[in-house]
Amino acid sequence: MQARGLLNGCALILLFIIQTATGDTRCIQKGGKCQENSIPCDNYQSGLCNGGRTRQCCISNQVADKRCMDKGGKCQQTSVSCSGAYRSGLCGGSASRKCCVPQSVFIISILASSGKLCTDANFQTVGRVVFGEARGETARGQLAVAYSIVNRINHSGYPNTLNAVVNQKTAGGAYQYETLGVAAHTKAWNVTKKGNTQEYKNAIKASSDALCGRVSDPTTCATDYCAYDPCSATNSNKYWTATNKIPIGRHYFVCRVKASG
Ligand SMILES: *[C@@H]1O[C@H](CO)[C@@H](O)[C@H](O)[C@H]1NC(C)=O
Ligand SMILES: CC(=O)N[C@H]1CO[C@H](CO)[C@@H](O)[C@@H]1O
Repeated sequence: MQARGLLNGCALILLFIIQTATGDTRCIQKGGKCQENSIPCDNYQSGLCNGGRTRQCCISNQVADKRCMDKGGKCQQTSVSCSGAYRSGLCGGSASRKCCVPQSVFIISILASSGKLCTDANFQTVGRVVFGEARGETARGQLAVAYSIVNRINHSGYPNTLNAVVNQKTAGGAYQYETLGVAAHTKAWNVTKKGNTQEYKNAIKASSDALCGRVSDPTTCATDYCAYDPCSATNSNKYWTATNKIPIGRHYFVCRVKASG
């Protein structure tokens, strides 16, 4: 009798320990720590810890923000401009603290999920422009030009297919990418392609690296570039604010966010 009672007591204690451990596991799995909520902490979450109602799961912003960082983004107050898009539910802190995911990361995630842009036909389309506009540039300079084309597809200021972006014309009827309107350039492209020259290979490499998201975007989000600065292509205007200006080789690249007001 006595021995049995003792055993029952042990089992109860054991059960209690197991329950506490399983209760706290949900918090620990989220990278948090169960503690009394009177202790200062970036974010408390309830329902993840055993014990009284005041024993809650403390998750630091650093840990909470990891979901955003894993998506290539950065947590910040939404009052700060974001050259991409804000996504909720990925950051710790107040509701106005959100994950800014750069445009180019969106593109890469689209590519990873659909692979739609990563085709030989598209390597040719973008390669032709890269060759015409930047064949004298370094690999990084050519990659930046290729990305500035790819980034336009996911930008609200430009058409949303690759062919429409490349073939877009200005109000005056000229190609956005000047080189496409120059017969001598088209001929040079034909010749370099036929000869499978190093210049051809470089242009195709830069284009496929961007279209397949194989190498990250050196501009982060650029949609526009110019060979000099200041230049209307890279200046802010009443519709768009130019951000993240970066010189790469002989070009200045900018990202564009909607002008406020
Ligand atoms: C270049 O090649 C394309 C396709 O092969 C052809 O249609 C076009 O006429 C050529 N253009 C020039 C200028 O050689
Ligand atoms: C302007 C635009 O097309 N934005 C899209 C970029 O890609 C993300 C991810 O697919 C979309 O959610 C945006 O709407």
